[in-house]
Amino acid sequence: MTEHGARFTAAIVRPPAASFAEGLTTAGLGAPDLSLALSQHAAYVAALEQLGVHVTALPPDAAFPDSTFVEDTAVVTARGAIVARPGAPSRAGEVAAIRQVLEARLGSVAAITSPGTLDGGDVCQADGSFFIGLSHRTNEEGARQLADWLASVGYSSVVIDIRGNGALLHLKSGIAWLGGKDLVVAEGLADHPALAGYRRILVPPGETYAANCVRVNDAVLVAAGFPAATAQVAALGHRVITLDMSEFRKMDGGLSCLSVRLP
Ligand code: CIR
Repeated sequence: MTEHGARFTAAIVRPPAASFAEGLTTAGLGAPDLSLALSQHAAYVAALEQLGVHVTALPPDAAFPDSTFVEDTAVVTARGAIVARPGAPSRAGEVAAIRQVLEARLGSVAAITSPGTLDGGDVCQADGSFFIGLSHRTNEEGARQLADWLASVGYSSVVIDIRGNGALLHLKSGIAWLGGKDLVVAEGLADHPALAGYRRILVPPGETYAANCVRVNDAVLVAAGFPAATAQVAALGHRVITLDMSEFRKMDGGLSCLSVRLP
């Protein structure tokens, strides 16, 4: 496969810290169980490793309850990386540790700067082009800075405004690229003109959470407990690995946000 955005050799993760339950959430699903979250996280790491991905785990950091959601801190491509600038003030300090790891590996990395804000969860790569979500975390300036940086390394991008969609924290809460022209989408995004050239696999309304799935090498990781979405992805010929995400969902976290994946 020559596509960009679905083949990964490495990933950065960060297990949830003791303060995990103090993170931001709107889910209303109750407090997460830390030991269950840790075992779900370990299963996530094992799935990545099984798919040939070398996983670097940063130590948990209780100063940042949401720091297990590492995806929001950076955008990594085959042509370089850019450190994000999370829109939630409590998460701003999370980027430093990720930046260090990325710089050690890639040399230099770009960065979103003030007044721009950008969460990596708002960025969806589909081969050589990117969808950038304008959300309550990613502002217009952050989206513009990312688009400019992507253009400077030869990628195209299009902005999708999800600020009116109360069901989606981030763009990738409602969209995932599976390779080729296949996108898994949640209701409310399926008819967006930016997606017109794609085959859109619409998850049923009760299964929106599963739209945040991740193609990793020769498999697709899907949250456990969403039979229709799982069947839809499998019907496309993908090997599906289901992962229990219940404790991360309680903190508004999706499957993709537990890792920064590197080509
Ligand atoms: C937050 O509100 O920032 C975290 N509790 C959840 C972040 C989830 N990130 C993601 O889906 N990319």
